[in-house]
Amino acid sequence: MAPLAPRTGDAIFANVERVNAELFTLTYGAIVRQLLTDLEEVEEVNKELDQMGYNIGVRLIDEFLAKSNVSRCVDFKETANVIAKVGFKMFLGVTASVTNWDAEGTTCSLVLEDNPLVDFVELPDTCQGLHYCNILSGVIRGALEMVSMKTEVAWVRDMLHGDDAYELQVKLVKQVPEEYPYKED
Ligand code: MYR
Repeated sequence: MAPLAPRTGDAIFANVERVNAELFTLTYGAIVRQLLTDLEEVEEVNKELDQMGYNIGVRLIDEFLAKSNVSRCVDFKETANVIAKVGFKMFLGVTASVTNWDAEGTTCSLVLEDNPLVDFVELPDTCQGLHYCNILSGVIRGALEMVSMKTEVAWVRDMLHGDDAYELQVKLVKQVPEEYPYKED
């Protein structure tokens, strides 16, 4: 019998990360499935996922600011880039592109090149109106509210419904001037 090849630390960590990511994806799928059973209406499930995400977002912002060393963004364009390149990377392991800016610089789209939430997912016909990844819109809304930005976040493209990408539209509705809770250097 061939001896077992020793595995390097990197290979072991990569494996652990992959298993964690799969567990996370499957757990999220189980939550959505349970909500569909309990709430029956897809609109109600969309709302619940968004609310769950919001509750996560209002807490996650502390961890994000502490770990990322990101300081106050100069404008909403910078904020959108920070979410797409730093926030998504930190919590989902992927990045997004920022596109479709409006003339005022207050509405843009985050286009996900890869979406780990949907691995293994196929929606039945009964779930046509389901925004399966609605937890993400809630997370962004909640996190931004904690740094004084009131936003509306909505899915405009969804590959689970046959679109060619996952696209979230983020609209800055109001920026509340307020003292920043973290000291900048
Ligand atoms: C500022 O105060 O101007 C900085 C604002 C940075 C906000 C970043 C919010 C990160 C949200 C992470 C979303 C992750 C989604 C999976």
